[in-house]
Amino acid sequence: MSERREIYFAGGCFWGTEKVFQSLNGVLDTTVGYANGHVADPSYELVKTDTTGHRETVKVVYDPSVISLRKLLKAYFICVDPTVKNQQGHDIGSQYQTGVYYTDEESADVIREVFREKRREYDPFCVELAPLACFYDAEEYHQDYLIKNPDGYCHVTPGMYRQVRALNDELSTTHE
Ligand code: MHO
Repeated sequence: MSERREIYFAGGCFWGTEKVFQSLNGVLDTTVGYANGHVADPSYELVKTDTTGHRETVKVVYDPSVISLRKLLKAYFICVDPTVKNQQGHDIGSQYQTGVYYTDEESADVIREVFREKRREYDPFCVELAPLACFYDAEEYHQDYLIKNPDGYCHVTPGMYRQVRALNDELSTTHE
């Protein structure tokens, strides 16, 4: 049995963000949903109104013996623009705010360290870091959306997907 850990990434439109993490070895499962808002079990139509506080988020379950949280964060930062608030690409609204949400302190420590490095690289740096307060699965038609609809718009470009896939060939080191 592989070990399972979870981490939640809001990276703008969750269609492309899910595809990004699906392409990494060691990712065991992904689910798109709505995180850290203040309305219980919201629909996509409601979240779209930009009034619920939810972020479009991907729950990533991974095997830490195959892929490190640091490498997942590396993939994440390939695919988001950390310098903008409430927007990624053409998608605008608080539901597109970027963020990383954790459910254990060990993960929080790693993310804090990476964010410290990223703050030196990006100014302003607008990515949220918070404990996961809630997560509601999105509707079935949003799950694996770009597998079902390869032409759906998303801010993640073909070049970004390529860079992420290349991470699979990187040798793992304790500091990757
Ligand atoms: N740009 C896409 C965003 C969809 S996403 C799941 C659209 O306008 O439909 O928010």
